[in-house]
Amino acid sequence: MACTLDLFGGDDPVQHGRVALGPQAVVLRGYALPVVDELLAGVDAVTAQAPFRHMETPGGYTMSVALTNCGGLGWTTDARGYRYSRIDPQSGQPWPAMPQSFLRLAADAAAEAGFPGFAPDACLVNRYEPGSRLSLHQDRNERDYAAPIVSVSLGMPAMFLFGGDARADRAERVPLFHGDVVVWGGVDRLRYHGVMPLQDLPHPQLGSVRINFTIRKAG
Ligand code: MD6
Ligand code: FE
Repeated sequence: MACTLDLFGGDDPVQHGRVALGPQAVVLRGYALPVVDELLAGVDAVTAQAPFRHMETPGGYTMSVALTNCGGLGWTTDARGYRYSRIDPQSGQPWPAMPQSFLRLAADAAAEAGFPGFAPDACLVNRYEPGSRLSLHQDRNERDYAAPIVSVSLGMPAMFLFGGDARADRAERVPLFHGDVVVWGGVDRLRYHGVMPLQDLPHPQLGSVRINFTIRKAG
């Protein structure tokens, strides 16, 4: 996969600007870079209270991506299905509060992408290691599809797959880098998407880890 390796090539200057993925879906390159340290402090605060864990899918598989949540509602999966819950099933306690830095970035990015007034109540935090992947899925456990989803990528790069409204539709490959923010909603809200298995391309600050968090209005 020479093209992947080229895209991920070592010391390219940091990219800025917008990449349209659809009429209402956009990558804001490097948008989170000015606040990365605050975001990482937020991730540490969340995971101190609600550690990353590998959840089971309804199909009986263990996810290769480890996850946790913050905000009033958290996304979980187990043998009984996917759902949002106010309680962390591992601790029996509410999920940690959403860090202010997450809320501010999400509202700013959403407005920048044409979704003013974004008021999220949920944030799913994913941790990828080399080989971790996320199979094609739709985000459809939220109650109301009017609000967009804001997705922040930190650490190692990943090849994101952005497909259509049907699972079989051809998926575009979009590399996501440290500091990139993806916003999508509206007509693109239910597009299939996923992440290819991560290559081990250690990030200077985070090492062999990719953190992605997606900020949503779930309830
Ligand atoms: C990831 N992201 O980038 C996985 N879902 O690691 C998602 O599944 C996702 O980035 C909805 C909206 C944006 C996303
Ligand atoms: Fe998703």
